[in-house]
Amino acid sequence: MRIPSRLLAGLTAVAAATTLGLTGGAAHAETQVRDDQAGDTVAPSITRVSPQSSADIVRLTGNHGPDRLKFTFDLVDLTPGELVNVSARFLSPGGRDHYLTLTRNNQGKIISLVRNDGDRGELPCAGAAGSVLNAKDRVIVSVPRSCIGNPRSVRFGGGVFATTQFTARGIIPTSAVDDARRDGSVGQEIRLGTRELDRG
Ligand SMILES: [Ca+2]
Repeated sequence: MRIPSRLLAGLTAVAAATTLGLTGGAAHAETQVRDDQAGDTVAPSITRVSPQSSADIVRLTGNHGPDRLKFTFDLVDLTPGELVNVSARFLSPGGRDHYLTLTRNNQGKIISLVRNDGDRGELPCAGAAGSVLNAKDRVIVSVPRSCIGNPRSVRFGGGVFATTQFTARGIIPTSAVDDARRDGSVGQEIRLGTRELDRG
């Protein structure tokens, strides 16, 4: 099975800017929660089949505050040392389609904001941020609304790709991918929800 290209985009992306940590929660924000079953990851055909708990989403939470959009991914077991590529996708009523991706590898983390329409170019956004919380099996990404045209609402989804890293010559990594709104399958794009997440 082919890995969605957008899920992999962050693997080679160069971060325009990375801000450590996240701002505190907004006083007023709308939140939506999407629960996803455990054990429904898909292994890309080019790699050995292996359950990858680091890729397995069990909950995706979208939070739309006055200033920022924030997405929280709760995973089955986020294993230190594995490469993970966590992408939130969100679509505004005006048709702007974005991917906000955090890639965690053995050098650290990279955050990128990419247009998924038009020229599909990376957008500079100094305030894009993300955190990897191994102890909580959680990854959080967020972006200022000003970087994405201040939408009044978005529809959103999320996906995670995880792979073991090369640790020795001849060891083939295992990989898996999960879409928060699909069970046991992935598509070419991360699936969006049907409900609008309004600005709080
Ligand atoms: Ca899952």
